[in-house]
Formats: sequence, C-alpha cells, structure tokens
Amino acid sequence: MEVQTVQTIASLSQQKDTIPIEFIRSEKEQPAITTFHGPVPEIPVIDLVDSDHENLVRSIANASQEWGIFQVVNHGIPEDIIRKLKAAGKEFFELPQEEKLVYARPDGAQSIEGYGTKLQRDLEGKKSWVDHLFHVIWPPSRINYQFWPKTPPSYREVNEEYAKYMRGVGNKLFECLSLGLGLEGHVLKEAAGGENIGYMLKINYYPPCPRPDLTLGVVAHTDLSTMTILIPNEVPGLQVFKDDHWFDAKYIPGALIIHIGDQIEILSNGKYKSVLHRTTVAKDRTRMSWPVFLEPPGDLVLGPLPQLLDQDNPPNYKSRKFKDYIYCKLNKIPQ
Ligand SMILES: O=C(O)CCC(=O)C(=O)O
Repeated sequence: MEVQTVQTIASLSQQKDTIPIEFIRSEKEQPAITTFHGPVPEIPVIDLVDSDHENLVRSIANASQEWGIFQVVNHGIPEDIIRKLKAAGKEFFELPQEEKLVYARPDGAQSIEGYGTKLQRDLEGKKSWVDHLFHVIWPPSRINYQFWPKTPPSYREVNEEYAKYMRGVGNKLFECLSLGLGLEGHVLKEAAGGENIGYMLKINYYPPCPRPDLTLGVVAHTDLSTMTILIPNEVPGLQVFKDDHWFDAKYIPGALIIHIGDQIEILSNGKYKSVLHRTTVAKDRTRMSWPVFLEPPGDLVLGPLPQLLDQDNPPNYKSRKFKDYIYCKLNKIPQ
C-alpha cells in the first residue's frame, strides 16, 4: 500500500519553505488571497438552554436561513467527555504510521470508513492538506469496530459515550428546525430516516504546513448530510462563505459548530441553506476537528416536504434516494 498520507509529507516538509506542487491551490482558492480582511460578521451563537423555547426555535431557524451554520453553547455535553474525545483522537493520530494503517480504508471498499487521505483529487488534480479517520458511531447495528482504534484503550468507551450525547443534540436540533418550518417537532427527523439516521464520525488531522498561505485543508464544499455537529480543537481554520466572501469562524471553547447540510436544504425546499465552507491550515500547529455527519439511510427518498408545497410554492429540488444523491455529487453529475 502507498503510505502517502499528508502527515508523512508534512514531516518531510519540516524545516522547508515549500510544499509539493499538487498542494498549491490556484489563485482563486489560495487563502492568503481570498480570505476577507475587515470587520467579520459573527456566526450566530445559540444557547441551547434558552428558557424561552420560541426564541430558541426562532434563533435556530434564522441562523439556518441566513447562514446555514451556527455555534451552540450550553449543549449539555460534559466538558470532560469532549476533552477525552479529543485526547483519544489526538493520541491515535500521533501513533506510528504503520499502527494507523491497520485501520486504513480497504481499497475499493463501498464505504468511506477507515483511515486515509481525501477520497478523490479535485477537478484540477489538487490534493488537500489533511488526513482523516471515518467511522460510524450510531446506530450500534451499523458500527464496524474494525475501524475504531484500539489504541488508546479509552477510544471505544469515550466514542460510545459521545455518540449518546450526539443523539441528544441531534434530536433537539431536528425538533427546533422542524418547528421553525411551522411543522410539528417530529416531522423533519422522521423525513430524514427517524431512528435509522446514521451518525458518521470523521476526525480531520491537519498537520503543520510550511506554506499555509498557498494550500487548503478541506476544499470548499457543502455537506451531503442532513446536518453536521462539529467540535474543533483550539487551532482556528474553519472558513464560511457568505455575501461573496470567505470569513474566518471564531473559535469558542467548548462550543459545537452546526452545519446545515444538503438534505435539510432539500427537505425545507430551500428555506434553510446548506453552508459552503472550507478549512485553512496553520504553519506551526496541528489543527484537528471532529465532525459528525447525520446521514439518512441510503435507500430513503428525500425531497421537499409536501407540507411546505402548494401552488405558490412548487418544489425547488428533485426527490431522490440519498445514495443516488451522493453518487451524483461525488461524481459531479448535475442533480
Ligand atoms: O475541520 C473543519 O472545521 C471542517 C471539516 C469539514 O468541513 C469536513 O470534514 O467536511
């Protein structure tokens, strides 16, 4: 197997002032040229224990309409669990390469689960300055423990615990988003697969990079999923595209970052927006992030909710199976 992870390339690039050409982005994408410098509007910050429930629903709906992204504080996940989750992920990525490769995504596998680098080069043949580990954390029947690191030994327990909290937060957000559309609280989650929604964890590992001005971690994209619940480490890097500019997201210790994904945009018939985002990398520090993608079952057909449609509000999106949506998007076939 080729052992060309970005972590290996980064360790060879230490003490240098260059990076391999395939990591150098075109000028349209280079962060040094395209990042907005000036007064940056702040991504909405939402307190999940707002005693005024109507206010909470309104804030989540407004943020999802206007930004497609928001940060959540007072989400109920104990600090200690988050600290342990991050420590376990960091310890895994700091293992020798051959130990990590035990969890490598098998060649030709259908699923994205496993350790590796980005699945595809982009259209210009460029690579991204990031490695990752993907594995399902919920429902238990869909978990493949072969992709869960055995080192550190705490990895399994803390990820199982985190999955329970993720479900709590996911359920609450689905409910608020549903109410924000003027629907009953259960509608959106049920339309996205109900108890069969899969929780796919990804750990992103962005090693230090001698030329962060020229390259990107993950390139500009919207998430395929319904929504994404992400926790970053303290190294900034997430950028959001709004009003024709790339803005840096502020790091708020302990906050969760919620991305509205394509499927919620579709179910809401475009009322909620799936957020375009990307990441930059740092010169001397390792950035890490832990997004959890809430994904409908592959065979489930998703389209604009019929309750939102009438003569004046025709569907703005096709209805299609989630797996077909993924196929078209990954293969750049128009939806
Ligand atoms: O690292 C981040 O903050 C964002 C990661 C992301 O967008 C992704 O993995 O799809």
